[in-house]
Amino acid sequence: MAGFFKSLFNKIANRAEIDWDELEADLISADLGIHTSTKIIDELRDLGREISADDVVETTRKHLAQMLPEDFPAPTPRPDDKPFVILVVGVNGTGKTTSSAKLARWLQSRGHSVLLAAADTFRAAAVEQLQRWGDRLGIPVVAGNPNADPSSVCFNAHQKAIANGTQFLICDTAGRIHTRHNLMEELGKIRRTIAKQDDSAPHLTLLVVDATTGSNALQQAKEFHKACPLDGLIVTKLDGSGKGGIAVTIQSQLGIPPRFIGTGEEPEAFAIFEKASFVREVL
Ligand SMILES: Nc1nc2c(ncn2[C@@H]2O[C@H](COP(=O)(O)OP(=O)(O)OP(=O)(O)O)[C@@H](O)[C@H]2O)c(=O)[nH]1
Ligand SMILES: [Mg+2]
Repeated sequence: MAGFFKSLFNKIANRAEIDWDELEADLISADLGIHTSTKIIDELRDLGREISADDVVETTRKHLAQMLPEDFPAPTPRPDDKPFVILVVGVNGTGKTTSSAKLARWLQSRGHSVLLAAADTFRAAAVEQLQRWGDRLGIPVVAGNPNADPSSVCFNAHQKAIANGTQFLICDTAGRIHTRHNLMEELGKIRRTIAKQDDSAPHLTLLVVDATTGSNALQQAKEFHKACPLDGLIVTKLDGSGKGGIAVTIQSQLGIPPRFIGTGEEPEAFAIFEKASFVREVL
């Protein structure tokens, strides 16, 4: 039983009676949102009998499973041999650079060729950070000069990926606060620049959300989705105090599905999102 369900179970198992208010508060504090929490509670009450800890866990699990999307297939190289371009965006410190490197490694381990673009030209250390990952994983990295236009770095990397027949290009971008209009506008420019050499690109735009930030991640997803349509999430920091409930909330409110998960700092602490194991092990 995963952390969230275990603590729910333990809390209720030794009680003579369910404290409904406390249960609702527990569900909400797992970042499931009021709407979902109320639905779960209503269904439990509707059982019309004495509720056991097992009932609570099973009903909650069932609801979460219903709300999460079916598994997406893993991204595959494009049939026209042009690079499949993945744009990685998010607020500061959520794990974009680490996740870009992990995703590159994950694709490489499936036999695909990958190029990384260090499009965070805002911080000098960011380029070095991605380059270190590239060296460690044996994956080439394209970087621009400090303070170069991030769009131009993506353009150059895309050009190189096309010329070399590289199957996947992953563009790591600078952290940006979702409330800063000009920073969000820049994402639109990056997207348009990536589309110049292939109007179907980017093929996957992923928002990296830190599961430990809770409901603020919902607001981030809303704002990023407006500035730059998102295809999915990378939910990071699910080890530690990260709660996976936020992925359920973002999916149910905005229709943006979790696509990958990060569960640690090491490159292998990363996986494609799978509903069954997420509900069983992660939540
Ligand atoms: N525990 C844990 N730490 C993670 C995970 N993903 C990333 N981190 C850590 O989070 C910190 C920030 O990661 P970065 O990849 O640099 O984040 P970023 O979004 O690129 O940051 P900026 O470029 O500054 O916006 C690093 O210390 C990472 O090791 C994860 O899944 N679990
Ligand atoms: Mg970064």
